[in-house]
Amino acid sequence: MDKFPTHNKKLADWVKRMYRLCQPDDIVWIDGSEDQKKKLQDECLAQGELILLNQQKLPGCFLHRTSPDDVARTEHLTYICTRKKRDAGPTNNWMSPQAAYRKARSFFKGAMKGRTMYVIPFSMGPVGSPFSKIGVELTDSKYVVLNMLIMTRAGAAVLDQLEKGVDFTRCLHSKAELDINKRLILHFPEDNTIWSVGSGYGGNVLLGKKCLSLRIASSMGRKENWLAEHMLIMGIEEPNGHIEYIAAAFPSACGKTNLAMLPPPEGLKRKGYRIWTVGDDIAWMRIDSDGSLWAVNPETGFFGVAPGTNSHSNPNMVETIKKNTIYTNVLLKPDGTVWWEGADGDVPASGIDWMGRPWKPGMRDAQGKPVFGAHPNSRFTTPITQCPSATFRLEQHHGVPISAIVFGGRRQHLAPLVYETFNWQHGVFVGATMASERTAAQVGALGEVRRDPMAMLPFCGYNMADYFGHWLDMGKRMNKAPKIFHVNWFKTEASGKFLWPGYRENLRVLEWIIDRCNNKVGARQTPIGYVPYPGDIDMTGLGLPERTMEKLLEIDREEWLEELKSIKRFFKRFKKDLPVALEQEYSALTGRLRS
Ligand code: GTP
Ligand code: SPV
Ligand code: MN
Repeated sequence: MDKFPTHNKKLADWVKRMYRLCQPDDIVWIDGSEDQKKKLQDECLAQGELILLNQQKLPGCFLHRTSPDDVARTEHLTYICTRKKRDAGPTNNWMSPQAAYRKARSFFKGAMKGRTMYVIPFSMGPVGSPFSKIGVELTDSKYVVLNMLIMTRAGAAVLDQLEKGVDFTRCLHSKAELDINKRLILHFPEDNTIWSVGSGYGGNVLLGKKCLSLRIASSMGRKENWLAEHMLIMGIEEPNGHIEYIAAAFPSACGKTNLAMLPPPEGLKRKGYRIWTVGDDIAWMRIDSDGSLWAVNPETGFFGVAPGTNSHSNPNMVETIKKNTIYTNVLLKPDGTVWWEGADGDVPASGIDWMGRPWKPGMRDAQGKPVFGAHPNSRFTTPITQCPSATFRLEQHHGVPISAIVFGGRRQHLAPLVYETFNWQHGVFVGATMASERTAAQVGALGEVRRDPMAMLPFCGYNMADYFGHWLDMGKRMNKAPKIFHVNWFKTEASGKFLWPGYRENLRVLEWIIDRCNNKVGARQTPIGYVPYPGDIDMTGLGLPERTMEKLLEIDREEWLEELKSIKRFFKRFKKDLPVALEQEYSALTGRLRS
């Protein structure tokens, strides 16, 4: 068997060099066949990398446990490596390419001894589409291979593309010793290269996802005039059969997956609404020849948050993950099925927790804190085609036309349920000043409010000041730019209870957004933007007190003036690089709030 079966010289040379560096015992090229996948699954079961779940109840499903300090993206170990520090900007960790390669090389050296190196040719976006990007990931993790086979189009068809000599992103990954002190996630946008070492967790190691499709792609998008965004894409079919598509950016674990496949609440279903899921995490958006913005989801699967997923909050996901799904860090039940906090049914009387220890409900640790059965950032990897609401346009190269862009965060105070920005430039300002409370999706202090522009703070592969400039520029290039909105599902009462029921009820807000796009409904002009008249959001069947809706739509000037101070501090970090247009928007907002 040929160890390097390709005529693409660049590819063969690179794989050879990395093979020599990592010194695996063996090399296997992933062809995407069922036989090869089955063989890998069997090896994982034999070696304990996967646990077979109850095949009657969960056919094709497996459980995987990561090491306890490897359960979320490690942003402090994630770097953008550009020759000039300025090009990474003040919000990214930076290392010079030379220093980064040198440091990581010492971790990669011989790291695959005793293991097999897998070569995964993958395409982000439909294979062969002019809008897609090809990557090749080298990894010593079978778990990574099996996940990449769900999340991307991987295998022989992509290798055929590579035979034509097309360029590709060089993605190198090794679990090495899974040592957090020898963990690095490095991006080299100038070399179209990603090196990740010392982790086995999703966003750190499925290199097609955040690393290629956001960090590297955002940098490509800037040069090629398109946008790579941390956004869901969904279609809302109106009663007349017309489908409007929206793209929405919420920070990690703030509701993209849930919104992307929400089932309409009874009242709106009766009206004839229906939802189509295009993507739940990443959108690549281009201006088409018609002058409007079109979006594709480059992925083929969901890597979704498990806790909170149940048939009430997300019935479409519950249906999707019944088969061919890899569960990571959830609780194993005695009957070989799985559970997590907020899952359907009763809390199991016993189980094995995400760290592999016996678990019972009500357990507390030495500090008296509850012990979770599933890690708060436990996830499942599952094919999008199994989702009952999956769009029929998944393979269409041009994707779908976007009518509205929605930004949102997790804010207990301040941001109203929904508002519309005055125009593209104001919308970019609202995106650039987004903030959200920290979730379990990244290592760090939970609940702390941090600014997360366009939900891209951890994912922008270049200087965010230039990124804002690129957004402003994209608006000028379009002759029919989408309207930009902001939503907040997470406003709370003093007691800490959510004011808004959220989940499927969010469609009521989307209905208003779509109606605004089609000039079908008026709005109240406020200093921060257009806010709905309370009566214009369909509340049929909700039983929410009128006062609650008023609270949800309230604008507190004092609070906003306070917020401006935090925005100012954030903008200051960009020094002279911050686009003037954003300073103008800042002044204009200040003026409106004071008048
Ligand atoms: P990533 O995959 O990390 O990018 O996250 P995501 O944005 O796709 O988040 P996801 O939809 O998985 O939601 C994360 C958490 O938010 C889950 O615990 C949900 O239960 C919760 N959530 C989602 N939608 C809502 C909502 O409308 N209201 C409230 N209160 N919680 C929500
Ligand atoms: C996120 O954290 O935004 C995710 C999960 O979607 S990960 O792929 O780990 O980044
Ligand atoms: Mn995400």
